[in-house]
Amino acid sequence: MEVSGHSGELVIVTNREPYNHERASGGVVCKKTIGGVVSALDATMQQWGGTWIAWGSGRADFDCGDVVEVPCDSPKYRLKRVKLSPKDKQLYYWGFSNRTLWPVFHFFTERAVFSTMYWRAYQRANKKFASSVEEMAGPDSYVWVHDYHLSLVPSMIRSCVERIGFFWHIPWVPWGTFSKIPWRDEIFNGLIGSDLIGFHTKYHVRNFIECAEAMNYQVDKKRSVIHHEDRDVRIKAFPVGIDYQEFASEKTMPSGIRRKAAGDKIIFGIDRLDYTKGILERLLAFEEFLRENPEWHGKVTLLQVATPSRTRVEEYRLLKQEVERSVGRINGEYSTLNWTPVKYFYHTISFNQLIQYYRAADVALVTPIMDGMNLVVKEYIAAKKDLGVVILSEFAGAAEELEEAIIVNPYDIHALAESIKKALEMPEEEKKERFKALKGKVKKHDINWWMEKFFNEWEKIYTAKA
Ligand code: GDG
Repeated sequence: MEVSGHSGELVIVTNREPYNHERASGGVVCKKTIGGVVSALDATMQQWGGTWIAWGSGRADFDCGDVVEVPCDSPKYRLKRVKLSPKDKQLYYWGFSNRTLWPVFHFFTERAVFSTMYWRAYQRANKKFASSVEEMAGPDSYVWVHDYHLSLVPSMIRSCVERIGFFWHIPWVPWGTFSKIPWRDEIFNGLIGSDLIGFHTKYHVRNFIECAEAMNYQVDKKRSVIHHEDRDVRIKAFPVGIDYQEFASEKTMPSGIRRKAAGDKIIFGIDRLDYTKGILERLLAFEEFLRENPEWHGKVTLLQVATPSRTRVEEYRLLKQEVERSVGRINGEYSTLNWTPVKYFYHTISFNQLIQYYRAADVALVTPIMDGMNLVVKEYIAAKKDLGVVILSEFAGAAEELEEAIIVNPYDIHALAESIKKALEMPEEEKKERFKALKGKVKKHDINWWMEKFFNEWEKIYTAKA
């Protein structure tokens, strides 16, 4: 097996599996799962092959053993599933990952739950992933561990694997926030078992280095290296891209969306229903925009898809209620017989539908309160055939690259409302200029560019040692 011209099999380790098996009335069905990390990595694995290790979360996942070939209809790589007990699932996944690490690393520390029970389950689960790596990886393997669910794995596998890379998909916070985690030493020590740690932005890299200094690690800031146990751990920003061709390709069916939406203009948002994604702020801004701009009544529709996510966590259930209340309030206030200002869907949509929505949308409204990168904004830019306008939160990692978007502070509802007006009324020439620049960037810095960049940096470490 060759990884982008390098010898050695690629072993990817993530919490979420790219495909799961579920029981349906006609038997077992194999489905692709939804999520940013999966979207990014599946394309690469299909191209390069190798092994993907992940939690087997589907009900029928273990019906045919713990190793399967995927994608199920045209296999390209192996998927090794890790079995977690219901208790581990509850405490490691719903607990420590989603109720401790996720809020802290998105600056929502007041929502974080610090529980020793969660922490112990997190350690146990990380150990299980580490054991699967030991079972599946060979001496030449490149083991690439992903995201906040698995921060302890690199140090756990260090004694049996030589090449370890890590990519952290969510923001990394400054020391003042990170230091609140009671198990910060163990988490940091787990991560620096890697040879290379990647983040989406330079800001996240700076924060990580700041934490290393605060924890008295030996740091070479110039080289962006942390020296640990006779090894150098390189820290670098690799802004993730998307599979541009997949989104830009012509193969999706044309839609009747333009006719279906009563408004002349469509503003589009799609996110997991998560408090970090700024869905509520977006609705409030749209409400203010309608209040301030009656001339737009009947002519603009906000199409918001909220994909169900982490439905067992209390905060997510409350958010769902709040979002639904806001949608109801806006539609109650402004709807007419022929116009519903907010079209809100609380379910997942197919890839084909997603592309159709992207293409139909005149404006993409992407307003996370905090986001590692945000793939939606890049997908919109790639999929849109004619000119589009992008409103983007300054707190999405993507804002570091996509400066030609209308950059907004999502906490500033008034500014957000004004940016909606600006987007809808933008002169064609300005639209063209901005969108051309955005498209160029998303096309150039796609998923293949990202992988190459990460792998070249990773490989350099071993070439320098040889
Ligand atoms: C994490 C970080 C970082 C969503 N609903 C549907 C659907 N999606 C797809 C989107 C996109 C993906 O899910 C969401 O990606 P994001 O980047 O917005 O967000 P997270 O899931 O939070 O991902 C994030 C990412 O990792 C990668 O590093 O960018 O910052 O939080 O691809 O299109 N796809 C379909 N139907 C849906 O209903 N087909």
